Formats: sequence, C-alpha cells, structure tokens
Amino acid sequence: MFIRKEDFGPGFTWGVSTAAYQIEGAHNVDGKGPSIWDDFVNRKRKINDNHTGNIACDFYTQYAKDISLLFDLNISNYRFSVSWSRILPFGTGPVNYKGIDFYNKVIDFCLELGIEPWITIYHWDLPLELEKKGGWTNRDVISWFGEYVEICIKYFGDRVKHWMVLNEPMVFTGAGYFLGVHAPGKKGLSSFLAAVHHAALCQSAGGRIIRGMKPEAHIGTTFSCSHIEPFRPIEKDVIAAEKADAFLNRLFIEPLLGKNYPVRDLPVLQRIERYVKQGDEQDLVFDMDFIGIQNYTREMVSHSPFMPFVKAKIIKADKRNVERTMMNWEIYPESIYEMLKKFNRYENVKELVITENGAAFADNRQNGKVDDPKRIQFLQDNLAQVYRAKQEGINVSGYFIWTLLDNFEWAEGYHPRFGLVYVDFETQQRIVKSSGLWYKRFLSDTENKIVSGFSKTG
Ligand code: IFM
Repeated sequence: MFIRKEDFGPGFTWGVSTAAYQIEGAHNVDGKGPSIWDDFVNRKRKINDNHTGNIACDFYTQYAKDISLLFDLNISNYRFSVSWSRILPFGTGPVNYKGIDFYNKVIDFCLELGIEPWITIYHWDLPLELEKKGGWTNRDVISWFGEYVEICIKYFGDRVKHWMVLNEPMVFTGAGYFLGVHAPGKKGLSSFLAAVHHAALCQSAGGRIIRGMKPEAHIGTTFSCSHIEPFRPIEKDVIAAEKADAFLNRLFIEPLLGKNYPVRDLPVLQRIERYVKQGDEQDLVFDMDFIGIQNYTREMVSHSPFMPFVKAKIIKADKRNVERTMMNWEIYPESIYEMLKKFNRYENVKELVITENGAAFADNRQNGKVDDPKRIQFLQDNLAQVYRAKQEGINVSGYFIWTLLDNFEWAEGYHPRFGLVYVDFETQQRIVKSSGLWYKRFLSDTENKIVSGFSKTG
C-alpha cells in the first residue's frame, strides 16, 4: 500500500517536537535561574560521560537558523517547551523579561515563516528554588505552577493557539521521584506518589487556567505510552502486564477523565490517599481538547516476585533478540496503532495527536552527509500504523516527529541521536540527514509515497 501526506486529509497537522533543556543551552545567561536539570547534571555518575545541557544545541543563539531549517524542510508546526526558570528564575516572583523576549522572538519568527507554534508548558525542568522546597512532592507546586501558566498565557497567548500542559508526567515522576535516574534524583514510593498526585492536579489546573484566560485555545497534555504484552502466555505474566499497563499507560489519563487512579489493578496506589484532600477528585478532572500520544516502542512484561509493589518486570529488547534502536527499545510500529486504539476507547477523549514518535540510531557523518535509512523506515512504518488507525475512524489529527535536532537525551547524554538533523556538538554545525530530506519530500510532494511493512500484512 502507498500512503501520501494527502491521505491523512488537508487538516492533518505535521510537525516536529523539541524541549527547552535538551536544545537551548545558555543555562545561566540573561538572568535564567537554575533548574533541577542544571543541578542534576553536575552530580557524579548520573549522566552518561558527564554530559550536560549547558550548551546543548545552542538553540538560544541559533534559533533563527533552526527555525529557518524547519521552513526549508516544509515543516509547518513546531512543538517546543518553555523553560520555567528562564522566565521565572526563582520559580515564582519576579519575571525575567529577557526570557520572555527570547520566547517572543521564537514565536514571532515561527509565525513570520508560516510555522505554527505549539507550546509545552512543562517539559521536566523545574526551577531549582522550588525543588529546594520539595518540588513536585510539595502541594504548593499547584500554586507555583498556576503562576507560571498564567505568565505563559499572559505573554504568549495572544499568538499561540496550541498548548500542552505537561510532558509525560509518568516519566518525570517515575524517573525523577521514584527511581532517581532523572532530576531531581529522588527515590522511593512516598516521594513518587506525592509527585504523581500533585502533577495530576497541575495537569487539570493548568488546563483550567488556560481555558479561563484564553477560551479559544486548543488545549492538551501529553502522555508517554507503550503497548504492553505478557512475556509468556501464562496467567502470572498476564497479571503482571495488566499492572504495568495501569502504571505506565493509565495512571495520569484516568484521573483526568474522572475515573480516578487505577487502584483496582494497582492496589499500591491506595497509598496516594494520604496526599488527597477534599475536592481533589473533582479537581483532577479537565476536559482537554486533545490528548498527546508519545509512543516509541512496546514493552513485554513478566511476573517478578522481587519487584516491589508491582511484581512485574520489563524484559528489555536485547534480552529478546528483537530489532531495536540505540535506546534498547524494540522496533514495533504496531504499538502506535494499539495506543491510538486504547486512548480512543476512553469516552470523552475527543482528539488524539501524536506529539512524539521517533528513533535513535548510531548516525555517522560520511563525506559531509548523514545517511539514516533505518530512521526513514521506522518513520514510514509508524506513519502507516497511524494511517491504519485513522482509516478505522480514530480521530488522530496530527503527527510530530521527535525530533528536529540531535540533542541532550537526559541520562544518556548526547549518545542517542534522534534528530532529522545531525548536530556536530563541537562546532554546532547542522547537517540535514536523509530522514530530514525524506520528511521534506513527504511534506511537499503529492507524488511522494511511503511504502511500509504495514502494506504486506494490512
Ligand atoms: O527525549 C525524550 C523527550 O524529552 C520525551 N519523550 C521521549 C524522548 C526520547 O526519549
């Protein structure tokens, strides 16, 4: 089967996504305050090869060149995040107008080139001052976050229509407050459950603030998600897979939709009660215009008596001898289709947007070029699955590739390269990879078709 951009319909949104800490650099200039990531990267043995985001892709000074690249690649939607501590250096209180100016320049330049900005309000870089007071574990984060959302809408809401409240709350609470492998490096169930409840409250509160200040805004939030299957066809693994699903895929969407936390499948969540106050159940609910789906792989899960609370363990791709990316994530395009179906099954989910999908491979520069056929195949196969879901009547209205530029991949540093554009981190030179040129052709040429594995089976 051949698929063209046109098959997705004229109103379908095509774009790329980035995040402030991963590309901006300029970590301490023009009045920016430190974030938890500025702090975390300086701790020993936390980041591969001690990489930091201090310079990253230097987007702070190169933004005009990079947005021009978007234009050259025919990419007409750009999802990026705002750095909270760039505009509120202490998290609350005095505004740093140089930070506001920076995002105004980014937004204005996008609009000048006909590129629609999509803003993620929070993509993991909490101001360090707020972490000193407990960060996401402190219920006061609801008012701190509210102040920050108001500032974003006040200064950028006149030109920006599309807003996403949080990026992948499961990841920043799980990796940051349970496993300690992301900033701020906290560990343990108590800090995790407190962070989960407060992030879930901020997710809905943020939506209400945007709606109140800008009723015509297109408001969403984003979730990491993976299709989950039992490793072996035995009851214990089936139960383990259900628990992992509740944990990884359902924890944040269900309270948002008024279904509360998935306690029945994950009884340990009962312990969240101690952070719940009267009225919270209603406050967790908000009617988002769209849900952002961020999918990269599927997970296979087995029963594990040693894993605390969930008794479930993910069997990594290298242990299963399957095709995988540099993140050790299985290449399994059907996962994106399964996730679209899963989220579409919830009543009151009106619109789904793929706000992230992509892959990291060991890209090499040769004679000034970067040829990345595996990424092209990955994107084509995933797009074919998005198309399959759309054909079945699922309201998926957009697709954003993660990501424009190779960038700082959190605990993995700069090793995994996800970009459509190669970045030489010594010189800050950009080289459009063959995947970038493929996306450009796909977005421009009505005759350009994608051919995918889906055609063989579908
Ligand atoms: O780089 C991250 C991004 O910040 C959030 N979603 C997943 C990407 C790849 O790991």
